[in-house]
Amino acid sequence: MDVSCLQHWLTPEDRRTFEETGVLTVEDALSSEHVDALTEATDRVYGQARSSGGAAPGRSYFHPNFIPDDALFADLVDYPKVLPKVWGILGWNIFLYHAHLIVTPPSGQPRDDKTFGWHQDSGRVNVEMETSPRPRLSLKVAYFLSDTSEEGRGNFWVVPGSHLRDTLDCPSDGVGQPEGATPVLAKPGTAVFFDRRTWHSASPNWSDVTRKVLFYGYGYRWIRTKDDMTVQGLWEKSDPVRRQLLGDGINANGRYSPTDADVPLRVWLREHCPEDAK
Ligand SMILES: O=C(O)CCC(=O)C(=O)O
Repeated sequence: MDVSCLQHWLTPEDRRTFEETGVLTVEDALSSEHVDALTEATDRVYGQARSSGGAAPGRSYFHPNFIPDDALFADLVDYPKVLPKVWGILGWNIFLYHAHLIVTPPSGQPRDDKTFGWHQDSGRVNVEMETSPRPRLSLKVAYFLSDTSEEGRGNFWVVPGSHLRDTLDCPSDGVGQPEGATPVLAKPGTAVFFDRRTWHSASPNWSDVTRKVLFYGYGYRWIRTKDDMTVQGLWEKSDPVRRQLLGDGINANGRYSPTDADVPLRVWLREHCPEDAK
């Protein structure tokens, strides 16, 4: 990992924004050439799913464990413009616990006002952890490849500032969105960080622009993966920090009480950014 990534560290303002709203937007995280290349890879994956019947026309295509599908997807795991902000929020005992690629084609349906599928991430974690507010534990970074800078394009929606709330009041008749609900208006190349507790939702794509987004979920190494990841095959060709992020480690105990060999990211930080190695 190149030290030049440190210019993308989490600024005090970034931290304040994330702590207060549960969301942090980084525009132009990807160049337009990078977006084009990632879009080509995404289109190939989606095209194969369409051919094999794994993706239905007009329906959102949710594809977890997509990291091994293309080297470009693996390269985003430790992406220099993003990873410093991830460790700035979560610290260094982290890995990629979950990743999914979503393609949302035009639904072909007329616009309606049905309540979206609002949720916090991580399912039973929200029931079985006994503290309030719930603990952060993880965050996701969403890389937008298509243009969702207008509403109605299958936008990602959030309720900013809702991450410390254990419940969200949704309309009981299933019509309309909860108070404070906001579409994320992201241009291609934007990276949106969100705390897993931020109440959020996908939305229907009423436009004629197919939505394409890559989601990278980072959490503590003692969390289990949320999809059946087959990233172990990438370990050998990855540098030590990426290997850590792809789930490598010395043994199970090292997830809880890591040695240097378990967490090359801490070793790297000690040398290049000692403040963040604590
Ligand atoms: O597709 C979206 O916009 C929402 C994705 C989502 O709900 C999630 O990653 O948990």
